Amino acid sequence: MDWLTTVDHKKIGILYLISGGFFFLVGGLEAIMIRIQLWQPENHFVSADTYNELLTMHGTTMIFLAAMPMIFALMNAIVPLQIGARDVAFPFVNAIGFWTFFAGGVLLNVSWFTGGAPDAGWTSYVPLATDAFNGGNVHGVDYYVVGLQIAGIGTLVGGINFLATIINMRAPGMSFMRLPLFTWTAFITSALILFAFPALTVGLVALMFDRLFHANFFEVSNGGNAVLWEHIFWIFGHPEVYILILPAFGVISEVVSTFSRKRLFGYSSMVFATVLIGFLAFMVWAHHMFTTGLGPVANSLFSIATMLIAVPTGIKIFNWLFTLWGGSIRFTTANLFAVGFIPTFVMGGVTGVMLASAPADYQYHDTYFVVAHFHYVIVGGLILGLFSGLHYWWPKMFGRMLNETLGKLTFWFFFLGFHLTFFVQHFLGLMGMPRRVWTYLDGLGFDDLNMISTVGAFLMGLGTIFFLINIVTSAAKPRDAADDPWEDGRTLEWTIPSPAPEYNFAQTPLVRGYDAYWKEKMEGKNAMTPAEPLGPIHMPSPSILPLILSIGLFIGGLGFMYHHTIVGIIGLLITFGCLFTRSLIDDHGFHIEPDELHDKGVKA
Ligand code: HEM
Ligand SMILES: [Cu+2]
Repeated sequence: MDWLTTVDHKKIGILYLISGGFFFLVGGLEAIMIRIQLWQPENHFVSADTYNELLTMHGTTMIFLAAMPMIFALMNAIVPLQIGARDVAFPFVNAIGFWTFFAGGVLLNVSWFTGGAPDAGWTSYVPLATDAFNGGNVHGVDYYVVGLQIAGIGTLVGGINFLATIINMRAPGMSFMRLPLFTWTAFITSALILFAFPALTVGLVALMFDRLFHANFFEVSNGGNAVLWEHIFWIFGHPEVYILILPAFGVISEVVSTFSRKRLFGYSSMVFATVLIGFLAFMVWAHHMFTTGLGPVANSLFSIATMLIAVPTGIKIFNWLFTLWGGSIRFTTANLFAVGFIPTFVMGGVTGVMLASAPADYQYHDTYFVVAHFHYVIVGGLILGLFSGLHYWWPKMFGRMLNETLGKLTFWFFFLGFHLTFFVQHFLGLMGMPRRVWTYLDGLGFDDLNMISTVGAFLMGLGTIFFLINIVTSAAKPRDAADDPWEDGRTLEWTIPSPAPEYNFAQTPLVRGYDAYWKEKMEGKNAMTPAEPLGPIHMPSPSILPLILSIGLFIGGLGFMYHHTIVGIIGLLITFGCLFTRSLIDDHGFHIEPDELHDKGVKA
């Protein structure tokens, strides 16, 4: 019950982690099924229709239901701690963010049991995604359209909340140029969410109107425009890639500097590179449309703009290398993932520049070369980054250390499996194997490489299983992690107990420089100077409303999808009822008095 009503950012972080982790397993299972289907030519493990569903749900699940929430898991668990805050700016809204994401995710997956999952690819291109192309699977794409709208509300309010938090809740002395890099990337990611997600919502609403109410936004025979969908989707879709990768950049920056025992090299250039990448992310969407026929001028401009992103990204890569350079490096599991990330991500970047060359893209487009490229970026970038961050902050989130031996097994299986799976796909693509195909003919030269790729996918699965074993076995151990378990913590989260108490900081710390905790350590102190006297701490009350509100959206979505307007309206009434209740009831929260604080004394 506690977990259903919580508004505590740390618990919400854990909820995001559990559900994102669960969907990661679902998406992983779908990937394994795809790879089994492709392990040999003319295979019949699944039918062509099922393949399309698996492929669509794999991509959609991984992006929206696994990667995004796991980023929110780390942001929730860590950002308030890093800036010396007691919670996010709007804890109640934070809970709404989680529950609406969860309702949307469950709704999407309900489709498996009600006659067919979405099957038009994670990009849901029209006209394939319109009503006219349903085949036997009448509601498949409806689930995509409605599920993502509901989940998108969660992401959007989450992002806005983090903007407000980072702008307003920083401890005294924590100026913007003293923010830890992970918080910086969380900030820019949130800004990208604010600008990108409304575009997706607009596209989805239009598609929903086309599908459910026979509107003509994308219906060419009635004056609609199919290319319009591609523009709208990628104006959202390209920034989305940076929403995913920037937090991983933040994690790598923290981990590399902690385990090199050095200040991050080129802090301010890192900040500006992050901001610049965030800006350029919006300028390049049409590189997904080179073959659509936009013409040479548009193609050239988007080509150049895309290649420009390599500059700030290169700055980051070199700064990480210079941070490692001459450091006293410890290869903990977290650091192994971070160090493995660097060359892997560079490879994804290099193929990205190759794809950015418009004429070359005519060759690569819709081949496995693209599949290899984006998996190098998303799996080799984001997922390695997430693993790094999880191993690094696990003690802070749960009060328990993960086992290093199991951690290293996780790393090696996942890392080698990853390269085995996706490296060969570059060559499959260059040899002409198209992406999104259910099977391929014998004798085209694709057989061996596909076999290798499938073996690699199983190794990644094994790596993930080692991680699960690590979680389960560590959960049986006592919560005895030290405040600063890596002993070289540099930022504020390491100054408080592991796991953090509900109120985070008994006294708000006074920040006197970049790497606030490290600075105090270097001056011979082992704690922060408090910025306020010990006093009662104001806390928000828990509430069940966010959960009920999202159940309302879930019911409403299903109702409209199946044309039961009454059910749809009841669902929406539940949602608005919750909002109404919340605005009428005056809730002042409660206070924790100084003598109830577990860690009394001057320990900020
Ligand atoms: C366990 C590791 C993974 C394996 C073995 C795997 C495998 C695959 C395969 C075989 C495809 C189909 C390619 C095609 O036919 O076009 C695919 C598509 C895709 N994957 Fe993965 N994948 C994995 C992890 C991920 C992750 C972690 C993400 C994102 C966070 C992701 C995102 C996508 C996307 C967006 C697509 C495109 C779907 C579409 O074309 O509609 N994958 N993956
Ligand atoms: Cu792009």
